[in-house]
Amino acid sequence: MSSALIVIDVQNDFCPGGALAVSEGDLIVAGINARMAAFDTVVLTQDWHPAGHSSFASSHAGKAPYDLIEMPYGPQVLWPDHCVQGSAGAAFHDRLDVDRADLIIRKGMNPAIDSYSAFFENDQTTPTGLEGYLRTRGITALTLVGLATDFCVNFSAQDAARLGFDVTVEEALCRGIDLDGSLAAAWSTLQSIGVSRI
Ligand code: VGL
Ligand code: ZN
Repeated sequence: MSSALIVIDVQNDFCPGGALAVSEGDLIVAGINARMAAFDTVVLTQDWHPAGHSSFASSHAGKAPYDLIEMPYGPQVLWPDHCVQGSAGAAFHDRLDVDRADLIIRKGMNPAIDSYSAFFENDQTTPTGLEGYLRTRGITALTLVGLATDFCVNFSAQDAARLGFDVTVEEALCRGIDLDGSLAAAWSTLQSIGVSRI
């Protein structure tokens, strides 16, 4: 059995001082680096939006960050502009050990569809290719860490579990946004589908 560490979106915009800062987002970096050695494979994900992305509040007249809108694929939280392709905010945190990564997978490039999960865009059907990468390499067990617990880590863990991977979320190496109880809701969903929380 082969295992992978999936490091979700440890990027400047999700760390203090960034456009969509997650409280204490930077405090997990050293611990994530230290965990890498315990896994056969390390995958980093990178939120990577074109300017004017449809998940940005600034793309919708009269809308503000954290408003909820209805998209063709379902409800969508609107965010401050963040992780714009090539920007300093989209870069990985400068202490993250990117040299150790076997694969870097970018997501959120489609201007019309957000992508929280490392496996599928928010339409729940367009794949990123990560599933094929992991399966063809014989990887069955995944440990997820990173930002944000209740959004990209949560959706990635849900998809991974539904795809049949053995999934663990390591709480001390994650930090959440927590919009209207989203953090507690995420943990309860993850628990109900058999994701391990350590
Ligand atoms: C994320 C909101 C928007 C995340 C990405 O990485 O959790 N959250 N884009
Ligand atoms: Zn995003």
